[in-house]
Amino acid sequence: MASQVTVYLGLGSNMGDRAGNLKKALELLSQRMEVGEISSVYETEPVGVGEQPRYLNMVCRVTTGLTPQGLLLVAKGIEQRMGRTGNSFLPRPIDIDILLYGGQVIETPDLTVPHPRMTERAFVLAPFAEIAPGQAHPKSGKTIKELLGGLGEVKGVFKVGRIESLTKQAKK
Ligand code: PH2
Ligand code: MG
Ligand code: MG
Repeated sequence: MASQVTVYLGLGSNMGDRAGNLKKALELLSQRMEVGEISSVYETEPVGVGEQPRYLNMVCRVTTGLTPQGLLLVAKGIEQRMGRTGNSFLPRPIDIDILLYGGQVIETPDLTVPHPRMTERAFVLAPFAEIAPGQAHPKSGKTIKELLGGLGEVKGVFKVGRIESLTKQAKK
């Protein structure tokens, strides 16, 4: 078996059937890698993109033998397959961000890991702290719980439940 890396992904949807989109993305991811623990789903105020619908956000742990670039391609493929058009300032059915890839620091033109804005985003850190509070952030050396605490009062981030229950009766 190729060596396996523990990766944390951030998922977000603010278009269409948001919970259904998160569930679909998890299903598509699990066809290509082992999806481990997943956080609750949070409804969150959009950050840095002007007036937009609220997001549903969550974080999951996956284990994969894919390289960072391979994983990025898989994530982009799922985004496109689910109807994403490209511009990150517009609402989208799904956004899949690589938050951490093992303990690696990666700086290439198309991929920066740790995700460059995760340390300031409660919509990432709150779900992340739920599944991995003691996980170290390789650039700051702080844990996820410490980073979340460092934000002070968390605003605009509301836990709404588990993906299974949010999507249970949704199928028609
Ligand atoms: N993603 C962004 C920009 N702003 N705001 C929230 N609440 N959730 C997101 O996932 C999000 C955002 C760019 O990827
Ligand atoms: Mg994003
Ligand atoms: Mg993205």
